[in-house]
Amino acid sequence: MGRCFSPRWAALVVAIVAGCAPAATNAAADAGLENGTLKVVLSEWSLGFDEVQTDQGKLTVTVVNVGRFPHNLTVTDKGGGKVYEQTANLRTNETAEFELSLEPGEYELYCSIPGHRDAGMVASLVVGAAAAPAPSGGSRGGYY
Ligand SMILES: [Cu+2]
Repeated sequence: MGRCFSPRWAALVVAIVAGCAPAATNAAADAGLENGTLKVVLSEWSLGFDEVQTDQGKLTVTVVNVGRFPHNLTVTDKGGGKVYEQTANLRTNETAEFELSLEPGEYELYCSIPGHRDAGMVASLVVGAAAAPAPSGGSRGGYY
């Protein structure tokens, strides 16, 4: 008892479930930004995209949980110092919608349920021109 679900184990289960539920697969394919609406598809263990960039910070965000477990969507600035929005924990097939009005910059989207972000439920949102290079200059090769 007390053992956490292993993400790998859960991913296997999701793969099996997804095989019986094409709707979920289609929903995930729709994730991303289109016409000012950002569609986030929560599942084990993804938001449906890893990064999205937009020129304008006024966004309608729609969230659906197609996973088996409860998930939420949390929007913070990069580093997590300021929380712009956080949905309730959504159960399977529950949805949420909210508006964002963001200044140009980098933001993070993730599920705040313990362990979920580390398992892959995280993506970056860049508002404005493509992100400026890191001031320390370049060889980090990505995040972290
Ligand atoms: Cu989650």
